[in-house]
Amino acid sequence: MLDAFAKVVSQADTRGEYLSENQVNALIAFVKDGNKRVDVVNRLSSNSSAIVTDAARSLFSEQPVLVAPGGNAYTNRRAAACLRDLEIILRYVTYATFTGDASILDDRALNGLRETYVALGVPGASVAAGILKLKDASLALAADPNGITRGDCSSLLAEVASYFDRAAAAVS
Ligand code: PEB
Repeated sequence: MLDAFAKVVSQADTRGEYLSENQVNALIAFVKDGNKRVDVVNRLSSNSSAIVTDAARSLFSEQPVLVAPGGNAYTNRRAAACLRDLEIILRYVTYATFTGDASILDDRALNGLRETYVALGVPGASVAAGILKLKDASLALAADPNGITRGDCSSLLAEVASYFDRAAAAVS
């Protein structure tokens, strides 16, 4: 598992080079924007159950076969597993956002996930659709200007979006 700093150091070391000015400047920007990053992580973490249940509800209403008899989220046990899976993805996205690096998401959640779903017979495309719903809800919440100092969060939000996209791509 890496973070934004460890990643740059590890890449420089692989090349046997000192840190470049560009790399250092990017990390200075990372630190300067740290409060925004932590605010986003806090918002997503403290609203996680609403984000997850809304995403699942919306997925099931768009794909009712999932919750119909024979569907992959039919029976409370499977529906609960589905909610839990979305919760896990959201949690790892908050970790990636906090550390500014996708490796924890890749290593601990996405690695082998597609194969797991294939083996279980869980439709990966539907999981991906659920993850994109998590993404929409999370970005709307993260960008909500109420109660925060206004500023430019575009690159941070694009980064958060990229973690959800990465998770969706990994399972579809
Ligand atoms: C991944 N999901 C399931 C299982 C595992 C995961 C390992 C099998 C074991 C179990 O049931 O608990 N676990 C999960 C994950 C990590 C992990 C992401 C990362 C660290 O350790 N069903 C649907 C939807 C979708 C869904 C499309 C969006 O119809 C999910 C939610 N996952 C789903 C379901 C099961 C499951 C298991 C229904 C149960 C499948 C079954 O037992 O038939």
